[in-house]
This record gives sequence, C-alpha cells and structure tokens, in this order.
Amino acid sequence: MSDLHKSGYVAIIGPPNVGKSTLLNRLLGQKIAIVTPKPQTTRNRILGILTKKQFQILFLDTPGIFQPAYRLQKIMVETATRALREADVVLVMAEGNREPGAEEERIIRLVAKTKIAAVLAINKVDVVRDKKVLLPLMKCYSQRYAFREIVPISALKGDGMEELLGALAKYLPPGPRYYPEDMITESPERFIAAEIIREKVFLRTGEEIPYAVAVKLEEYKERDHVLYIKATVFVEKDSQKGIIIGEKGRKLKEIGKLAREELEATAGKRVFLELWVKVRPKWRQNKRDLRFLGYQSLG
Ligand SMILES: Nc1nc2c(ncn2[C@@H]2O[C@H](COP(=O)(O)OP(=O)(O)O)[C@@H](O)[C@H]2O)c(=O)[nH]1
Ligand SMILES: [Mg+2]
Repeated sequence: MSDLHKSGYVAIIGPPNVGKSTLLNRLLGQKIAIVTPKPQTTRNRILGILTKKQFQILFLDTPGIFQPAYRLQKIMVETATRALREADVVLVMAEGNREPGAEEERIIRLVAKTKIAAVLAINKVDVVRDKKVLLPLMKCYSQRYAFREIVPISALKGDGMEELLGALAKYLPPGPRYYPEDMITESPERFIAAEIIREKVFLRTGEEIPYAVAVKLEEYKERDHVLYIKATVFVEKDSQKGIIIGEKGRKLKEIGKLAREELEATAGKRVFLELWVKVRPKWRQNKRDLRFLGYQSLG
C-alpha cells in the first residue's frame, strides 16, 4: 500500500429528507440504509464502508438535524450531531431547489463550531428545471460558510458521484484501511431486516403512523435454506394498531409481502416472515422502551 493511502470518517449531515441515505446507498452500490419520501426515516447512525485503491471512506449516515420534540427525536438529533463531531470530514447536504432557510442555517452553525473540513453537496439537481439557478445557490452557500468544495449532485440518478468522492478524498487524513476491503457495513443482518420492515410500514401508512412505529426482530434463523423471521411492529395506540393491520388484515399482509420480497432478494433465499403488531403507549418518550427498541442515546 502506498504512503498516499487515506482513510477516515465522513459524516453525512443535513436536514431530514435531503437524500442522505439515498446517497450512501448509491455510493456503496448496495442498499444498507432505508429510504422513504417521508422525513425522519433514518433513526440510527449507519456505517457504510467504501474502499477504493487510494482511500477508504467510512461514511456515517445520520438522522436529519431538526428541532426535536420528543425523546426519540432528541436521540436522533444527538446521534447526528455526535457523528458530526467525530468525523474527519463533514459532508453537508442541501437541496438544489431550496434556498437556505432556518434548518440549513442551524446545520451550518453546528458545522462551524467543529472546525472540521466541510464539503457541501447540493442534491436533487435532477429536479432542478433551470440549471442556471445552481450557480447563484452555490454562491449563496459559499458566502454563508467556508465550504472546502461545493458539488451539485443527484443521489437518485448517480450524477456527480466521482466529483463528490474526489472532493471528499482530498480532505481525508492519510492512514491505512480500517476495515477489510470487502466489508460494506457493520450493521448486522437482523438490524437491516428490521429496517426493511419499517421502511415498508413507512411506505404503506400515512399521517402520524410512521413516526409512531418501531420494529423489533424477535427471531432470525435459517433452517434448510429458508430464513425464518419473526418481528413485532410496535405502535403507541390501539387506533394505530388497527390501521396497520387493516381491514381483514389486508394492510399488514401487504406490508409483510413487500418486506418479504425485499428480504428474499437481499438474502438470496426464501424467507418466511411472521409479523405481529403490539401497542406500547408513549414508547417514543420512554427511556426504557427506547432502549428496548434499539434507540439509545450515545452520550
Ligand atoms: N429527485 C430526487 N429525489 C431524491 C434524490 N435523493 C433522494 N431523493 C428522494 O428524497 C426522499 C428522501 O430520501 P432519503 O435518502 O430517505 O433522505 P434522508 O432523510 O436525508 O436520508 C426519497 O423519496 C428519495 O427518493 C435525488 O437526487 N433526486
Ligand atoms: Mg436517511
């Protein structure tokens, strides 16, 4: 390995729904983080490892940064700000069809406090009709903060990925690989399975339901090339339980089918999925419930 090899942590930071998880999956060429059109999909810190000849980037996908209202949201925002503080390079994400507002300002202030090298990616340029607006927007951001580089991208289409990686690699510290080159993430398969189920709940329910949902894996075992997965979908109220189960259990069946299909594709084997719905009042506020469901304040 040459002396030039670089490696380090890149925290992906931004407001909810800007495309952080989409970008992580795109860069890795594999889905390790769930993505939905709804804000606050990601709740944990997710490590994605990208190994190239000259560098290894340890991406930290994070929940969005926003004003938290309840304990789960506080843990989410804490998780993001902590990843930000621990990073070697910060990748701030913004949207191409949005002027910087209060959310963006708040994030810029947090980044400024750390003094860590920051690269700005302006995402979703595929939906920016008039590309002429990008230049003034980039200028506007550069006046607000000394970003080392500003790169327009489309995480969805894969545009600007090489430019972005080049920009990030420039500011990585020299160092050896931290992880084996064939490793993509540290997330256990069980975690990803629970996340896939949660993603399908997010996609198939509206209003407040997604935010009141947590998924806990009860069983994950392989027998005769078949994966048996049993999971509980937790909600806060009976009414939410009713909506998720649906008329004659149709909604839950639909969620289960979507999840099973993706789990089978990911695992490359048949999956037998059993889903249960349980009510746990106010779990989003309760410390013990949150810990039980895998949401823990990192300090
Ligand atoms: N048009 C467009 N949509 C995108 C792009 N990147 C992400 N999205 C969409 O934005 C929504 C939120 O994406 P997600 O990755 O979950 O955002 P996160 O909350 O920042 O992690 C999803 O519906 C994505 O499909 C992009 O480059 N272009
Ligand atoms: Mg996300």
